Amino acid sequence: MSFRKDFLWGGATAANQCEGGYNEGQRGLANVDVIPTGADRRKVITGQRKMLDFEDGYFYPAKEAIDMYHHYKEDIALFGEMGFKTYRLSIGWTRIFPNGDEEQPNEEGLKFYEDLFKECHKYGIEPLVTITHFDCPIHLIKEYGGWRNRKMIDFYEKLVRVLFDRYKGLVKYWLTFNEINMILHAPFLGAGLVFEEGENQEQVKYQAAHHELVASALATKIAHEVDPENQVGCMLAAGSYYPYSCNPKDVWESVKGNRGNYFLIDVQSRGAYPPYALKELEHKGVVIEMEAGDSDILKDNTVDFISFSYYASRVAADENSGVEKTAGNLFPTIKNPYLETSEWGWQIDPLGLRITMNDLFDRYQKPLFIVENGLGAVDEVMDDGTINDDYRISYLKAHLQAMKNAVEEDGVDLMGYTSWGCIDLVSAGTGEMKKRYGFIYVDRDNEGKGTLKRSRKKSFEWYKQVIASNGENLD
Ligand code: P53
Repeated sequence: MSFRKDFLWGGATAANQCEGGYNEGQRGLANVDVIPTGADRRKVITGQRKMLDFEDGYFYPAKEAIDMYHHYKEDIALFGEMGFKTYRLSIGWTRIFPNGDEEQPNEEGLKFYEDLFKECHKYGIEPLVTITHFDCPIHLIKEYGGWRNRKMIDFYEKLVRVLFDRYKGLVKYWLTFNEINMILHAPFLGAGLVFEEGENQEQVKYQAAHHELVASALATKIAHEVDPENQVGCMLAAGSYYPYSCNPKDVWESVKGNRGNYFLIDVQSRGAYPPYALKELEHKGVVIEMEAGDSDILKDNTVDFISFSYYASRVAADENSGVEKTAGNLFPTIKNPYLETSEWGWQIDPLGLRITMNDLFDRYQKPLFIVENGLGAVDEVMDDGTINDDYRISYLKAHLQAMKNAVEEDGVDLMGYTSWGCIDLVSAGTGEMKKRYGFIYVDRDNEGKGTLKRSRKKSFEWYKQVIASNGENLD
């Protein structure tokens, strides 16, 4: 058993990290626009520092990003040259509804994505569309408090109806919310949550998450009604937790760590809050307000497939074990002594991808889709213009081998693989440009300087061969 004949090879991006053109085409302002680089970034992302507009003295990398808004034809041609079967991108909500609560959508925004999807199809590339990748209109945050407000379900429903109607026949693969579990770690991203002094933040986060879950189920329902061809996936920031040791206390922590991650996609995939989650909420003293009908909506509209990002596995230990924490990303984790780390301290664990795939497939028995994976690294442009990113090739090769083993040896059903940041883009975690993931280099630096010229890295040719052989040849 090898990869499906129609395996969807490709790459992934998100509107706020590549489009730029933040004030073009009648676009409205979004949370993602006003997240600066530097020390305050983390505070803004986690909702501890309110920043709902541009402020003096800060650099906002999403404003221009890599200007894909004007370069998309050139970029998609390069994806086509690599042989992409799919391209994962996200819709900028405020291009379609600049404020989020208008009656009518913005035609210029709709036309932009229509042209972009048509451009993809010219090269036989099937778009894979994330409806929201961390973005939320600023107006909806100011007026309604973002996803803490139940009204958000209506605004989201309106958005998806417009998208499914307009792009029928052009798009059939949809993801409702990027990394839905990130709401618990980075609540300003996506959910647009900013906290008031002294309020119960857990209560707000879980209530907002409930609204997203209902919105996601409604979107799934509407997608299927509008076009039975539509397939909708949930999207998890994945990476299984390992116990630090075989001490049962560490093992128990890893069970809890995994459940903390699965919690929301358990609802999206199985149609109900799992018993452990209800107990956990009770334990935390969180009471989620639900409306009559919510549980039916969740039950009747589960997702068609499970998509996820994978960068690293995680480690859990008993709180009294005194083990070292690692820098890592926004997820708190413990250093795994068996693993090396990237330049940004992310632990590198290809076998962990196989483990994560097996965990997810055992749990849900639905097709999986790896929609993010890759290495953020500093690239050097040589005098002759070449970029020899052998480190990226070896990272990806090891992960693709592990993915292949999961499919061929373990029988996991996998729809496709889109590597993260197939073209260099702005980092979500840090706002940097120099943390590069791409097969395509973009001449732009952390301060926003550069020509924006695109060039092929060594990994470009490598990935092209991988795709041409449907993953048979990884060398
Ligand atoms: P960067 C961490 C922090 C923020 C977003 O991350 C994250 C993660 C990893 O779990 O999730 C995804 O750019 C996200 C992308 C993001 C990518 O990880 O901090 O969906 O938007 O760019 C990589 O290196």
